Formats: sequence, structure tokens, C-alpha cells
Amino acid sequence: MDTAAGSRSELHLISFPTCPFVQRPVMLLQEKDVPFEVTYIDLSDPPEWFLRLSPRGKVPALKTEHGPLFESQAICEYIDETTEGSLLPANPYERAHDRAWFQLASEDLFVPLYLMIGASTRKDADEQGIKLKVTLGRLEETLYGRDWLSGSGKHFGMADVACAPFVMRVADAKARGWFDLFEGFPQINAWADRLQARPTLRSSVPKQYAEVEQKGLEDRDSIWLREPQRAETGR
Ligand SMILES: N[C@@H](CCC(=O)N[C@@H](CS)C(=O)NCC(=O)O)C(=O)O
Repeated sequence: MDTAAGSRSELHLISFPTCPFVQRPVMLLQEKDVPFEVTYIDLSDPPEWFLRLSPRGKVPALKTEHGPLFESQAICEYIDETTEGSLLPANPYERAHDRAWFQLASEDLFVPLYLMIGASTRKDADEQGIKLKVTLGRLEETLYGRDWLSGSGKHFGMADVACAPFVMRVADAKARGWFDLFEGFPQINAWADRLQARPTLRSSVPKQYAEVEQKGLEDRDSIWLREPQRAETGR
């Protein structure tokens, strides 16, 4: 067990080191300077006690003083509502907008990026890259005239937290010379730079992140480890 900040915390996250869904509540907790504890589990052999907390067997799960919670969005909103300040906009339309992008990021950004980075053939990687480019085109339009994705676009908020793990992984893939998904998207690049300037973007992953990520890609026989040159869709 790792106490991330302070002790006697009432919030206890169940995690896997490379999971982008867990990174969201960790970033939120760090942004709000709220103490919490973390326990890492082996997702390939999840302990019995974890399956009682998380009915779908997925991380993150959060133990609270009231009982367990699962699903990163529910967890983030619970944390946001029960701690000081709020990263969810007060305006109902803007709050709904943040929730919609939270959901979109899970399904249309995290999943295809995971499949693209772990793909064992160039063809499979390219297919995911094409899907991502379509979604990124929509995001580019949405970000026009804004500093942030959240709310009115003036302040860092929940929708930005929701997408931050994706932005970090795209930046890492570019740094490794694999692909640059944000090429040709100036609004996204400016927003990604703002996100990368926040210390919590990197502090929200544990020190074993790179090692576990590398091992996961080796196990999946990732094309990027074998042939790291850029794919057609990433140019
Ligand atoms: N919709 C879930 C997705 C969580 C998720 O897919 N977590 C992955 C790890 S990154 C997991 O626990 N996978 C284990 C499994 O599917 O058995 C959320 O937002 O929390």
C-alpha cells in the first residue's frame, strides 16, 4: 500500500499502474490537494476482495467512508462534490458538456489509443489511427476559441481531467518517434501544451508506470516496439 499524500485518508483508490481511467481521479485529487491512499492490484489475477468492491472487475474502485464506488466518472464526481472547490462547471449546460466529453474520451479516445499502441500489426494500428483522427477533428472544432475543454473554456475543469491521460500518452508516443496524432490540429496542440504544463499530468502516474507500460507492450507484441517508425495515419 502506498500513501500518496498525508495519512488517515478516508479515500482509498484501487489501481493498476498504467490505467488511464485511474489516472483521472488521481489527477483530480492532486489538483484539489486531497490526501488519499492507493493499492495496486494485479488485473490478470484480481483478488476476491476487489471483485466485491468493483462489480465489473475494473479499476478504478474507490473505498469511501460510505462504501465502495466504481467507474471513473462516478468516482471523480463523488470526489469533486465531497471536497473543497469544484472542477465541474456550475452551469447545467456546461456541466452536461463536461460529462459528455468525459464519456466520449473513455470510449473514443482511450480505447482506440490503447488498441493503436498495443496493435501487433501496422494495419490494426492504422485502423485505430484513422478512427482517432475523426474524433480529434471534432475535438479540434470544439476547442476553437477556448483555453480549456471544460465548461465555458476559460478554466481548467473536469472535461480536461477526463482527457488528460490520453494527452499524456499521445505526447509519449510522439516523444518515442512512433506517431504524432495531434499533427495538423493547432487548437488541440495548444490545449495539450496547457495540460502538459500542469505538474499533476505526470505526477498522477506512479514511478513504476514506464516499466509496467513497456512490459505490457512487449506482452502484446506491439508493432511500435518492433518497427517504431511512424505509421501512415500518424504522419
Ligand atoms: N468505464 C470504466 C473503464 C475502466 C477500465 O476499463 N479499466 C481497466 C484497466 S485500464 C480494467 O480494469 N480492466 C480489467 C478488466 O476489464 O477485466 C471506468 O471509466 O472506470
